Amino acid sequence: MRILAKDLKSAAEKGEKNAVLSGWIHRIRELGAVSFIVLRDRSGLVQLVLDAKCDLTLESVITVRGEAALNEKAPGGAELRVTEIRCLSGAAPDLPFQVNGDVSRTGLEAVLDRRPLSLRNPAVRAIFRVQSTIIEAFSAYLRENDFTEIKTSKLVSGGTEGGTNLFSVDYFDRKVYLAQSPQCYKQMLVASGLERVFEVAQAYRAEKHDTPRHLNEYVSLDVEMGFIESEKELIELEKGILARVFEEVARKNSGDLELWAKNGASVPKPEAVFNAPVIPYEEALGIANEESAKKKGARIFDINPDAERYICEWALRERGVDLAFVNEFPRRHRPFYAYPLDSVRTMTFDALFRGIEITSGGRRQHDYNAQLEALPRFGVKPESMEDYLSIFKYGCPPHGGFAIGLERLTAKILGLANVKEASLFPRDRRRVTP
Ligand code: AMO
Repeated sequence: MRILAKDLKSAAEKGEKNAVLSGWIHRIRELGAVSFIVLRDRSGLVQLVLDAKCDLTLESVITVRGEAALNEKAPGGAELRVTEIRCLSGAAPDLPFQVNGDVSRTGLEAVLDRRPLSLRNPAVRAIFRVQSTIIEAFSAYLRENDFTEIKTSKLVSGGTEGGTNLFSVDYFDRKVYLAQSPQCYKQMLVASGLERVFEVAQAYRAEKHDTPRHLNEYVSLDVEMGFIESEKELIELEKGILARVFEEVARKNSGDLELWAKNGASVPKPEAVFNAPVIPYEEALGIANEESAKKKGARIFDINPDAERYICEWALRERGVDLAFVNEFPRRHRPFYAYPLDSVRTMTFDALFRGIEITSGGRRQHDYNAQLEALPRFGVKPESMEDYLSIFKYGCPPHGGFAIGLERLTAKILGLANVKEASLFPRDRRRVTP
């Protein structure tokens, strides 16, 4: 029966003489008449010793049988002394990408151009194993707290997040759009009586700029809950989610974090997350300006990328965690659905982690008349939002929610310079393949 690379040592300790391993040829080294082959499977790398020349190419898929033997010098402390080798699928010799190399030395565009092959690189694959843990921990935490997972349509009739950054799609004889977020749907489902919902799904933004923090398609980890009084309850919920995510990544992905250690990959301790400061917008601007002044930087008028970086640096120094929540954003900075705290401020927040906004959220306006009055001020025609407005017209609990950007969170855990690295098949202005 097939065993995995990670289990070869224990097979060797048990004296297994007939172990079977399958995977890809990661590396070949010939030493006289002996070939040392590094085999890669989903669990890692393992050394095969073959008493012959290896005439197979790198990346060929093989299955081997042999004796498991302890060897301190081999990766993982064991090797397989091969008695039988079978090629399941040979790889062409002209590999366009050095799969077993250090990807950070290859340019990002080349890595993305060769996505099917670059994903074979253990460090690149590690990114998506971490991401899988994030999704799993996020979902598990919410399920345990009585949230229902939803899947909503990504074909919509209008925008929710303001601006004109919508992708239009031909839909029979009319135009529809790709959803910028599941905002209206998650609110509808809270009002439907589900009360607590979450969704993990793609969101689309037709933003023209090309920055290390923007994708045109990203995965949004969305949460919405009923019967809240302010954004503070949501911040507490997000702290619980992040603490669980970091705990699970530390537990399940220590090997993956190690592959990105040179980039400073790490997760904060769960207890540190609960210590993250919650700073009202005006105060946060003050902190950003003080930090900027210390570094002789420019004056800051807004929570822009520089401010996000400064506030996280401050939080790390003052609270021991590079995570901070900024709340009470002015109305002018938030979408139509934000709930007012007073005539200027809203019950909204952002979470900043390691210098970047990873979350936006807040309490929502749930009063029908107030919503009717607010929409035109944001350039939205109430007639175009009839279904959405009907949820307020017919009784809706006070509620709120937030969304975490999956790629940004992943990139910040691993120390990746660009969110595109944390997207399996990133979409940007130029790229729609592979
Ligand atoms: P917002 O538009 O701030 O809020 O998005 C929430 C989070 O999603 C991520 N994100 C992105 N990631 C990569 N590329 C992009 N172009 C991009 N745009 C957003 C960020 C951001 O913090 N409906 C609200 C959320 C809510 O209030 O529930 C919304 O979508 O991490």
